Amino acid sequence: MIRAAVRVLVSNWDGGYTIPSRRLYPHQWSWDSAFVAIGNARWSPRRARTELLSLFGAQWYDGRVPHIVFNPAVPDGAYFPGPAFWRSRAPSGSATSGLVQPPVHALAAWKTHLAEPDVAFLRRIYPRLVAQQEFLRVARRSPEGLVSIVHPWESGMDNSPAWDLPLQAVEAGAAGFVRKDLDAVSADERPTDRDYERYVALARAYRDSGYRDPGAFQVEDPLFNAAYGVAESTLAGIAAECGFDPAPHEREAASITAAMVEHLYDDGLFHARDVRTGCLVRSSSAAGLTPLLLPGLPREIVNALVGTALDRFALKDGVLPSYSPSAPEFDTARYWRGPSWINLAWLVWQGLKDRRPDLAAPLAEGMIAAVSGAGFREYFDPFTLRGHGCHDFSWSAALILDVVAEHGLEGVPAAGGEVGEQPGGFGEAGDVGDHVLL
Ligand code: 9WN
Repeated sequence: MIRAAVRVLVSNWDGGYTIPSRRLYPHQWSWDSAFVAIGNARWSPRRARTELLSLFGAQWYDGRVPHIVFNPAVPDGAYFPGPAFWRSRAPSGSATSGLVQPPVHALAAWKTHLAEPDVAFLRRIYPRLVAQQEFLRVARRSPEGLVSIVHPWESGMDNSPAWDLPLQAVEAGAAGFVRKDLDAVSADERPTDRDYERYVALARAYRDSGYRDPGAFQVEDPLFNAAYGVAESTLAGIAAECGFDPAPHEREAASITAAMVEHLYDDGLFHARDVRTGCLVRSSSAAGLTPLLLPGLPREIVNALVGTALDRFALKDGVLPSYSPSAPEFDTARYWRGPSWINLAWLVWQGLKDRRPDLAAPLAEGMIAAVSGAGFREYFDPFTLRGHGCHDFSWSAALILDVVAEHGLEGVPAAGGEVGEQPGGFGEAGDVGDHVLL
C-alpha cells in the first residue's frame, strides 16, 4: 500500500508540484498541495518543501494564495474554468484563479519540518503563511471576527448541501460554457448543471470586480475558519522555532476559536453562517466537526461534537461521511453530498488523536480500509466503500501515507498486498532519487 501510494504521487508529480489527478484536475490546487506535502513529508521531505514553496511562488501581492495555479503546458481547454476564464496572473507570471481555499498550509509546513527539521525552510515560508492569513483578515473578516468565503469552491467542499440555501441568492447566468469534468467522471457523481451555472456566474462576477467585491454568496464556513484558527496556532509554533514572537498568533487563535463558538456553534455541531442574512445555515455537514482541530476548543464543546459524530456520522464504524446519512439531502455517491473523503476524515482524525485515541483509531482504520478495497479514489460510498470520482487521486494517497506512518497498517485485509482497483501493481518508491523515510 505504501509503495502504491508513493507511485500515485510520483506519477502525478509535474516537476515542482503534484497535480490532484491527471485527467480531472491537471493543474496545481492550493489545499491539495498542502495535503500532498503532509504525505510527501513521510517519504521525501524535500519534495514536500518544494511542493509548498512552489504554491507560495504564485501568491498574490495582497497575500492571497490562489486556489488553482495553471500549468502553461496544459491546453486551456483541459480544465474548465481555465486561465482564459480567470484572466489573472500572479506576480511570478503564473496564470491563476482569484479564489482561495482553506488555509491548511501552515499545518503542512509544520508537519514537513517535523519530518525533517529545517529552520531555513520555516523561515522562508513563515512570512508567506503570515501574508496568507493577513489577506483573509483584511479582505474577508466580518464584524463578528470570522473569515468569510465568497464561492463554494473556496470551501473545498464545493457541492455540500450546506451551500444549497445561500446559493439560492445567486442568479444562474446564461450557460455558454462547456464542462470538462463530465469527460472524466459520471454525471451522478458530480454537481448538476444548475450548480455549475451558479458557480460560473459567481466566479465571473467576482472576477469582474477585480477579485474584490463579495457577490451574492458570502458565508462563514466552519471548516475554513477552523483551518484559519489552526493555522494561527501552528504559526505560533513556527514563529517560536524561528525565534520570532508567537504571542500575536496565540491571541488570534484564541479569538477565532471564541468567535466560532459564539457565532457558529449550535446544538452539538458547528454550522455555516450566511453573512448576507446574518442567519445560521443549519446543515448536517461533517465540516461542522472540523473545529475539533482547534487546540483551544472548550472541553464541553469537544464532548458535544464527539456525541454528534457518534450519533449522526457513525464515527465508531470508522468511515466518516461528508454529510450525515440521517439527513434528507444525503447522497452516497455525489461529490461532497455524503461520500467519505480522505482529507475530511484526516482532519477529524487530527482533532481526535490526542483527545480521543479510542475514536481516532477506528477512523484511521476506516481510511485504510477504504483505499485497500477501492484504491486511491477521490471519494467513497460510506456504507459499501465503493470508490467514486477520479482514480489515483493525490491527497487520498498522500494522507494515507501519513495515517500509516502514525497508526500502522491495521485495517488492511490480512491477504492484502494488492490495492483493489489500482492498475499496474506496485512500483518502486526510490525511482525518483528520493529517500524513503516511512
Ligand atoms: C474546483 C482538486 C479540487 C479540490 C476541491 C474539490 C474539487 C474543483 C472542481 O477538486 O474542486 O476547485 O473542479 O470540482 O471539490 O476540494 O481542491 O482536487
